[in-house]
Amino acid sequence: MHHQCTTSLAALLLLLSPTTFAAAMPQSGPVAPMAKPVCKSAAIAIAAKRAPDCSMARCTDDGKLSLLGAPEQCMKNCECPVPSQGMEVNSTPGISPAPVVKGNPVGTTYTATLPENEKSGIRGFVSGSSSADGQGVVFTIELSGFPDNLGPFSYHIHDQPVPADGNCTATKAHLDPYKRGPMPPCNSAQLQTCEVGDLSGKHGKINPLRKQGKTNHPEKVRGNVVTNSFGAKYTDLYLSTMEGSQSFFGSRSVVIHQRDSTRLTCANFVLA
Ligand SMILES: [Cu+2]
Repeated sequence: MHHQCTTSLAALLLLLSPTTFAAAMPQSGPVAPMAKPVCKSAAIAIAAKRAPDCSMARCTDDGKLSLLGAPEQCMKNCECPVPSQGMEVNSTPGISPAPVVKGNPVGTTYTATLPENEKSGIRGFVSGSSSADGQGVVFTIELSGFPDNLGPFSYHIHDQPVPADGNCTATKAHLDPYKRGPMPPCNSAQLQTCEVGDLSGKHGKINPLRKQGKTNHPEKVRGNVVTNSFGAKYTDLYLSTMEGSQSFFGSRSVVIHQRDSTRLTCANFVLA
């Protein structure tokens, strides 16, 4: 497999016309949305006659290999170039990647607990703690009571806190210290290029699990209850628990949206 792709670079340079060579080499500028697939081991297989011609396949906007009638072998031997950190992966100019946050104070936790008094029915919390090595934040999410037929639900850390009247619109846009903007959508294969606050873009939207069961809880109606719940735990490397950092989320809010992006509920993070 891989030996098909390796050959003397000098021999290749003779075989390659300047234009083919340019197309086959990783680009140093922004990666065009239609970047050409390259050979997995050498990135220069086009001229190596024994290897499949990777240029017969193509790369999709999100960097996946699309065969489109190209030989089956391309799937095994070709791949789309992975932009290195610091390189733009979107066609939008000016996206600067978020740095990995280090030195988060261990033992610091901020939790946003959703209000009980709003109509969406969604309850629970989103909590973020400094990771054990201080690198990034471990999020723990436990939510229930999602309404039927309005998902999947997205959720984000928004830039502004929720005011006393509970108006989720006042939280403004997503936390986005590197001014990337919401479009194009976050590519979950390139988390550092997403808006820092776009938790569901980076870690997946909420598809509530419909759980049905009996309850004997005195405050709930006895009988069958449907919880429509969601739980998750993950580390996000780009958020900060350190006040003063641009990626600090402790003074901000979390907002949960229905499928059409209407804001359903929101809450402020507070020091736990
Ligand atoms: Cu949002």
